[in-house]
Amino acid sequence: MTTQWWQKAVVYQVYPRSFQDSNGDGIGDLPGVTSRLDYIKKLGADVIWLNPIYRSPGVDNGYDISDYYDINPEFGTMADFDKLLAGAHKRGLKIMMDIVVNHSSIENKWFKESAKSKDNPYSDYYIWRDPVDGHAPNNWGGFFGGSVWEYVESRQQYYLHSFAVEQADLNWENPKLRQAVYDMMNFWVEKGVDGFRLDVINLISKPASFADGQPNPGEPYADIGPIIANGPRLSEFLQEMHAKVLAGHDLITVGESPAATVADAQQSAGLKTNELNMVFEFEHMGLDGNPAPELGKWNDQPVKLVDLKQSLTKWQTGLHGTAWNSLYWDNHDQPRIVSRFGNDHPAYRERSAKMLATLLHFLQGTPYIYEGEELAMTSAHFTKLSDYQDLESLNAYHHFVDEEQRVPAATMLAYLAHISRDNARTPMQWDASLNAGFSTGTPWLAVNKNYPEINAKQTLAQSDSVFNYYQRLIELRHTLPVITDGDYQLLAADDAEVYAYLRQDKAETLLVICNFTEKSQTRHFDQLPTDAKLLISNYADDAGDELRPYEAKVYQF
Ligand code: ISL
Ligand code: CA
Repeated sequence: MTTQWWQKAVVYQVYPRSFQDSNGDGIGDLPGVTSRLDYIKKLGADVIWLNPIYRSPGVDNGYDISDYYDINPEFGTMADFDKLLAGAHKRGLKIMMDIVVNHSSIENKWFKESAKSKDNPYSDYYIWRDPVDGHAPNNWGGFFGGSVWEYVESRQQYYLHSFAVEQADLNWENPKLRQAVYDMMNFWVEKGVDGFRLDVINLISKPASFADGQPNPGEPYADIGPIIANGPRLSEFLQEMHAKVLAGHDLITVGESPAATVADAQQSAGLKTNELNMVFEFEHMGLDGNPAPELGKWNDQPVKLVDLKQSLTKWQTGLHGTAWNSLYWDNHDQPRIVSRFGNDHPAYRERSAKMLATLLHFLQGTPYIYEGEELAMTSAHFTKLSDYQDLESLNAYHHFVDEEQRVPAATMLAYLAHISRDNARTPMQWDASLNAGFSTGTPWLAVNKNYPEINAKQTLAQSDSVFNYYQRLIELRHTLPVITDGDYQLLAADDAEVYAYLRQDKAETLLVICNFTEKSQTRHFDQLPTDAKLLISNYADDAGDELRPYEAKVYQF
């Protein structure tokens, strides 16, 4: 396969709620995004992924869509969207929509009709089951806690919701529902959007059996994630979507795929399978040392470098030549990477952020940059429960601390500070003025207190900034074919402090070396010829075998 444009592209993720407020209501909006297009262009990104902007009651910040054909009034109007799209296209930027079709809001017309009776045109749009012995049909528990089943009097049945009660799962077994989804996607394609990020797309095909699962120790419910991920008809549905929407358009598509394995991705993101361009896999996001696995994602422990290497390497080699990787460190669901895998102490923040950027941006795949990552914005460091808005965080706190009293309050707050989704959702830090220049009103989520020191204006004035470093990484990807096409080889797999790898094609080799610690390390790489060129580094000079704190460098030969 010849190289496709999206294999050389870099995506910038905009979380509209937190990017730029234009009217002082404290909520970021579409005119706000439009006003910052030049900033994204300056960075050099090719594509903007917009988190959901459709009409929504906002139970899960837009991942509960009540009208797929309309814009959330908090964000603006369809005319504002058209202006954003035109403004992006004028600058050579593409727009990727976030499509949520595993579930919809229960405020959606589809659900309201479906809930009315067992025999109307929408009855089978959702997953309804009769009670069993007067109870929910099985013991499955959702991503945001509690049973996945909710009883509705008018049908005397339960509907399934993998996430919040207000997010009802769509029934992909129903061909009419599938066609309705494709029609909706075609509406956006005809509008001129350039691609789709498909929310939890690998959960759409539910298993044939709805038998009970095995709960974690001490838990009433069995985690639905592994039960419904990568279901029996996933590939069939994706190929149908390809035929009915994607084929014949040169779009970029990425399917969010929790619990996907390399084999799953070879299928969903295969170069020849006619499904999606790539998937977001989660393995490297679940490696933080977890002292209490029965608490799910909640922990406050750092990741071990050897585990991270093993995981990234498995995906690099596993997909090479057969499928395509997406590369990401953070997004609206993950904490800030500099605080998680790097070191956000002022002495190391910028250096370690550049080191992490180096590691990711020389891998094979399409890189995603989450808004503020290019400024090395840090996690929120919230200290009180009332600082948080995210329903996943609030539900987990109430469950483990209040209901079950299994985790002391202070411990749970430490877990939230480490891994809560709100860590990356604090408003974008534009400058040192009121509310970081994000809004003249009260921001919907508190601005990180460090905005006077960490902001775009300050960063843009600095010649060796993190922003400037990302610019250079993007430029290198656009110009050096080995970054897109070369093969990957891990060096020193057991080294717990330094991550080093080779990228190689017929013409040249790159050696990437990253010191993950705040100490100097000495490493010698026999592969390195004496006349190799230093391509990029986060230090001003080269100290040879000595690797200074968080040093990252790439040689070309
Ligand atoms: O955030 C998570 C892990 O920390 C997951 O449980 C997350 O909910 C899962 O990755 C799916 O995420 C996507 O779908 C959710 C939505 O809340 C997330 O924001 C979205 O990215 C439900 O639509
Ligand atoms: Ca606003």
